[in-house]
Amino acid sequence: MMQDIDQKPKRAIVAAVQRPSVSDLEFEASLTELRQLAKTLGFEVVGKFTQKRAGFDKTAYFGTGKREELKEQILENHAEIILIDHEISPSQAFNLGKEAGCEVMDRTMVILEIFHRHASSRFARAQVEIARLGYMAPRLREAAKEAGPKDRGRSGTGGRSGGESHGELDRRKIRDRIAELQEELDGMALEHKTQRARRREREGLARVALVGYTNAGKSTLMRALTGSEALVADKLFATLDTTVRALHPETVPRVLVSDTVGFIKNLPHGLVASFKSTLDEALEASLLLHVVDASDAGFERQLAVTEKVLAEIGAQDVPRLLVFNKIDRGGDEAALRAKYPGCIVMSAKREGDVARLHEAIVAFFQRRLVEAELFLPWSAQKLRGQIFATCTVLEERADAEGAFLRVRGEAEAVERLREQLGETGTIRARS
Ligand SMILES: Nc1nc2c(ncn2[C@@H]2O[C@H](COP(=O)(O)OP(=O)(O)O)[C@@H](O)[C@H]2O)c(=O)[nH]1
Ligand SMILES: [Mg+2]
Repeated sequence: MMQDIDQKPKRAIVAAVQRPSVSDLEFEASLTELRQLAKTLGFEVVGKFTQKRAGFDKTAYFGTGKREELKEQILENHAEIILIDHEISPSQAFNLGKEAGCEVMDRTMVILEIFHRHASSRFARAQVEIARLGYMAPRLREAAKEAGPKDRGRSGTGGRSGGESHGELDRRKIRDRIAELQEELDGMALEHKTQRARRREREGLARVALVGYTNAGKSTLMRALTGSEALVADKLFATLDTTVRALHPETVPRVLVSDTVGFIKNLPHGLVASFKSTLDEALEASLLLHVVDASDAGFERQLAVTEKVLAEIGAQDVPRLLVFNKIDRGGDEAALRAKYPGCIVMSAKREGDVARLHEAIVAFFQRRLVEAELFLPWSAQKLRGQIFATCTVLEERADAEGAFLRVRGEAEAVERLREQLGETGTIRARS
């Protein structure tokens, strides 16, 4: 299921049953979102398959005739996987996969896989694993049932005296593992905060995180703002996640931009906690770019939900820039400016607009800049690289004991340098 970068993208068909209670608009919006999620996983969506149906039966998601049609479409399109826009039951998934002769992933599984890839901290990984195990448990039960009547007979009865069935054993292992992870999580909650502070200190870099709904244009903006892939070769970035890149053209201090998973309109309830944990990046940022699709009719509600969740994860105090994107596709620019003072209205497709956003980000960090003079003794030269990475060096003089550097940098970065220089017993700084 995991995809290597140099592998051919897996060919996928998105498929769904439309029930009478679901409007065409809602149905299509959800499928579009699933396509987007599939792209995030590196799949190539080669087809769409839908059926209007009053309800599902317990073992079959599509009706009998429809399943034949689906099989044909899979063959025609050389599809390797079907993505179902619902959370389907274990037996529905199992039967569909067997009949269609290809892999089946439901919406929940797709989302879990994305979260899994984006979970960067230990905390986020544990959170996502709990959700994955919770999802797997009933599916293992199904697999055990399919394994044979012997196993089914045993797991069906209540009090067994002898050995447990495989399914039973696996389920118990899962329960134990979930409990263990939960304990870890509880222990981490506190540690989490200090870790974050430490990480920020270590990097000493200005960070921007992109947040907002899926399809708002976060990844497009990320690419536009950070420019060429060549930066990946840079040593510093080789150690960073693929979703973190430096602002390009480069700035001093270097500004790192990170992309987040993005909010999902139809987020299965069981995944809320793990979704929030993938927003960790947002908490580490000095600035949030809240990206909103201005051409989406439901943007106001999405904006409100994003703000609410950001507050829930403790990011309410992180400064933010509201970015209304896709204005080339629609939206009332004047009304947006009037209603959301200080917002940016733009299109990621226009170079000039991206340059303006770049400027706004740089301006944000420069507003917080201070000037200071640092004394760097010859014995502390290892800090030199850090000074040059986090500050602009305006002037440098040297004497027998070391170098005097007049620098301009973020107040926090300068303070940190001072503390580190202080540790070596030398400090002659003023702002
Ligand atoms: N017309 C238009 N399309 C855009 C704009 N920004 C992004 N898109 C498109 O919107 C889709 C979703 O963009 P993406 O960056 O993947 O969104 P994300 O889910 O927020 O990361 C892609 O097909 C983009 O090409 C924009 O400003 N105008
Ligand atoms: Mg994206």
